[in-house]
Amino acid sequence: KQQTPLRPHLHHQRQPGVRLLSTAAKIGQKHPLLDVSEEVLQAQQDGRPVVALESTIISHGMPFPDNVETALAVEECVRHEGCIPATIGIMNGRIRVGMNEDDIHLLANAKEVTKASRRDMAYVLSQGKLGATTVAGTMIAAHMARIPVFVTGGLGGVHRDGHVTMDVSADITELGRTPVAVVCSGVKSILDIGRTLEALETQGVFVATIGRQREFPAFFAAKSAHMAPYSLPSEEEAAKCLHSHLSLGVSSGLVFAVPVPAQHDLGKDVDAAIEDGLAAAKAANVMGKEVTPFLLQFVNKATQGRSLATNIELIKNNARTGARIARSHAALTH
Ligand code: PSU
Ligand code: MN
Repeated sequence: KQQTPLRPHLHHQRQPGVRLLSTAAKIGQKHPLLDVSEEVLQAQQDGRPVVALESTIISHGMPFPDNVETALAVEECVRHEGCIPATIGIMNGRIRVGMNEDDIHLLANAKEVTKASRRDMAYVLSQGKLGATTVAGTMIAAHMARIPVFVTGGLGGVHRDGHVTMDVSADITELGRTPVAVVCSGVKSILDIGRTLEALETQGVFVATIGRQREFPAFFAAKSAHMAPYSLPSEEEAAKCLHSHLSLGVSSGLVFAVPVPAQHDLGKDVDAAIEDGLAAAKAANVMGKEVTPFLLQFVNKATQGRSLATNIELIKNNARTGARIARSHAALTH
């Protein structure tokens, strides 16, 4: 006698491939809070690779006009590698995936832009405010829009003394629950890099450097004295790993760490500025979501723009690497 499953929808969900498809159909471009650009939709329909980009870096990570110029230059790097960029932010009550040049200018210049991480998104959306998504916020949006590769400069992490203050970026827990690959230059030494790697391990996040070096990068510096658990020799290998990870169906994300190119490596030159910045933040009683933007601004000023120049170069380099990963990944899945 033929057996009919009692709850056919649940039965369905047990097959990972089917679940991925039906989830995508439900929450993809048709989600009422998602506003995906025509160009991104078209690329996805054609099976061409898309790369997600964050916007907190534009509103809170860099001064004007470097922020606009960098955001546009990074998009250009992605295009140059044959991918479509999707810069993500929140405006008019919806998450925009694939912001245009006007949107980017708006976010870069507006007086009031909310730094939007997981906990902030519903508020920004319901209030119709302008929001710049952090790594965590951008991961959520990228996942909703079915974009598996996301490029940024640096990840948030465990702040120094974070084991006491409990200031641990929501980026870390997001990486534990959202299956998106984040291509970045590790975390800045404004953070506790060792504890950040421990926290990522606890969250079940796959972490690997791309290239010959296994030492985890420290954003402005190529080296941090902390080892990444893995290193992958090429973008192709990273794409294969991403493909296996997504096929597994686990909820956690991945970090692909790309050291800053040697000619822009600041080594220990920023360490003093960071120490001063941490002391200044403490003295000014800076707390919560203000800490990271405060430190970034302080270090930029204290190094007379040297750190900013390096910041810009490393993001462009990450964009090229991330786009090559996205391209290889698309070739594996289409
Ligand atoms: N690291 C950088 N530049 C940045 C950020 C991090 O080198 O602009 C931004 C990212 O958007 C990241 C956020 O997600 O800061 C982390 O903030 P917090 O530490 O408050 O979670
Ligand atoms: Mn924090």
